[in-house]
Amino acid sequence: MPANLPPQYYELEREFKAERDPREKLRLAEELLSMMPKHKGTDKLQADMKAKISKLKKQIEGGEKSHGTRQAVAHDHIEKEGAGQAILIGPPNCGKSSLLESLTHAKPLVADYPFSTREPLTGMMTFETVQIQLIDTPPISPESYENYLSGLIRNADVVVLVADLESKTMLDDLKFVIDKLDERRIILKPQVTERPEDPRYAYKKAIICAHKEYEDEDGSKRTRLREMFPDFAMVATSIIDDDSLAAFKKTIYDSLGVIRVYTKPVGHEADFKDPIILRIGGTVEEAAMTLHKDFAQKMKYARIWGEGKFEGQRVQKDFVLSDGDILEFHV
Ligand SMILES: Nc1nc2c(ncn2[C@@H]2O[C@H](COP(=O)(O)OP(=O)(O)OP(=O)(O)O)[C@@H](O)[C@H]2O)c(=O)[nH]1
Ligand SMILES: [Mg+2]
Repeated sequence: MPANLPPQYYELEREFKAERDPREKLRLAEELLSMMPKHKGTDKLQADMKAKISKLKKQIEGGEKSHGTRQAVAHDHIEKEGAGQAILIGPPNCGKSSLLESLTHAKPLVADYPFSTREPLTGMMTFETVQIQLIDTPPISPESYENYLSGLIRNADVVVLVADLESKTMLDDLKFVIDKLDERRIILKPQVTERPEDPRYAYKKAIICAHKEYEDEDGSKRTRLREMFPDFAMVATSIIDDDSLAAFKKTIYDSLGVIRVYTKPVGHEADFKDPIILRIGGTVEEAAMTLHKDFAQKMKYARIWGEGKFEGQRVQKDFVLSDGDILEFHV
């Protein structure tokens, strides 16, 4: 039986063979597998690709453990923590490290000269009851682009493109960033509702941070920024304006496309400290699954408290949850 592979498959396969970076190679292998039509004619191909994927995973794991090869894969992957991972990117000196410093306990180098950040640095930011991971990165400019940034950006849940309202070259600098990412086959989007036709590309959800807001007294820079990014969520910030930082956190949380659900044991108060994080559209069963697979199976129904529900309304496993709902599981 012929495999009937689409022409793009062969293009991607060529790239896969030429790729040397194990993580990028793994990504391409997973892409190739997902492109294969699933029928008898591709059984062997599928098995081969799965074997390659497993070998690459082992190679990457081994690389992280053994000191000798660590350098080759350093920085290009940061383990996710919390409800989501947001990566701060932008031109030199736009204020990425200052944002990380203001919003987390991290202690990055903040400096009044460009190219001060040399390596990515993470911190956890608290938004109401959830923790969101922020990554500060070295700048993107004609003078420098760290290759590992592509991997970090592809892996993040949301990209925060930081614009420097103080800079005279703001728009050109941002255009450079966008073009550079395009060259690396990463396209920033206000919403990601579909996969790119060409599987070598990645669409990444992004928000725009109009930083150093007080340097834009007449608002003209923000107007131009809005014209450049008409459909993107945008938030104006300054490190000395707490309200703007609160709005920044909320914009990131909203962009993650997740909801918080709280649990309460029967006869007790709800635990508001440690919410279950689900994607928008998540169900009672998915909430139970995050606790334990067996628990989700054993569960008969749940009672729910939240907006638009009767107090303690009885709901079934397939009930779709909303942000802030409180659940009491019954087995
Ligand atoms: N006016 C004003 N200046 C700011 C603000 N945030 C940061 N800065 C200043 O901008 C400069 C650069 O800040 P950084 O946070 O180091 O910028 P960066 O984007 O991390 O710079 P690189 O790591 O070199 O790319 C410093 O002098 C900061 O004090 C702000 O909200 N308003
Ligand atoms: Mg910095």
